[in-house]
Amino acid sequence: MTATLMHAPLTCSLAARIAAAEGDVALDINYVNLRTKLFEDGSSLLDINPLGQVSTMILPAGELLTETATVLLWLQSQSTKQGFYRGPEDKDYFQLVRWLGFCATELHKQIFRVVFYPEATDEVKNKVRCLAPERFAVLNNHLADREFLLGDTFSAADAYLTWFFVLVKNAKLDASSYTHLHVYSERMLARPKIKALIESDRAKDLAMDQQIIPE
Ligand SMILES: N[C@@H](CCC(=O)N[C@@H](CS)C(=O)NCC(=O)O)C(=O)O
Repeated sequence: MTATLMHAPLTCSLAARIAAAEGDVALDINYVNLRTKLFEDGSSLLDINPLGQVSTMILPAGELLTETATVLLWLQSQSTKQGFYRGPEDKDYFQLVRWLGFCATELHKQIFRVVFYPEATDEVKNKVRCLAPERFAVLNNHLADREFLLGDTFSAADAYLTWFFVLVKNAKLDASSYTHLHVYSERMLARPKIKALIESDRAKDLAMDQQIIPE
C-alpha cells in the first residue's frame, strides 16, 4: 500500500514529491488545483482538509496527515535508501526537525505566505521581504561547511528548502549574494530528479490552468 499526496503543482507539496523521489519512497499523486480546490475527478480538497491546503496526504492505512513538515518527516521515516532514512534514534533527528521547523515557520509561513497573498498590500509585502536577509544569513553560515542541511546527506529538510528556491524569484527575493546558500540552492535545483519534478510541475500548472504563482 502506498500513501497518496494531494499535490498542487509548484506549491509546498512539491517538497514532499522531492523528498519521496530523493528517498525512493513510493507515492501516489492526486493532482489538485489550489485555485479551485478541485481534483481532476471533480471532488474537492475541502472534503479532505477543511482548510483547503496542501500538503495533505492519506497514509497507506487511510489516516490523514497534514502539515508539510510532518509529511516530510513521515516520508523520511519510510525510506529504505542508505543515508536518507531518519528516525528519533538518529543523532541528527532533532536537527532534521529543527530545519523543517525553520523552513515552515521562518521561510514558508513568515515570508511566502505574505508575499504570495493577493490581498496583502505592496507595503506589507516589502516589509516582510526585509525579514529575508537575516534568515538567509543563518542558512548561509550553516551551509559554509556543509553540503546539505544535515551535513553529508540529502534530507527532507533540503527538499523543503529547495522548494523555497524554486519560487524565490517569483517572491522577488534575491539570495545570490549569500555565496554558500547560493551555491547550495543552485546545486539542489540541478539535481536530476528535482529538475525533472520542477519541469513536470511547471507544465502541469499550465495544463491545469492553476497558475497561482505570480510571474
Ligand atoms: N500549515 C500548512 C500550510 C501550508 C500552506 O500554506 N500551503 C499553501 C500552498 S504552499 C496552501 O495550501 N495555500 C492555500 C490556502 O491557504 O488556501 C502546511 O504546513 O502544510
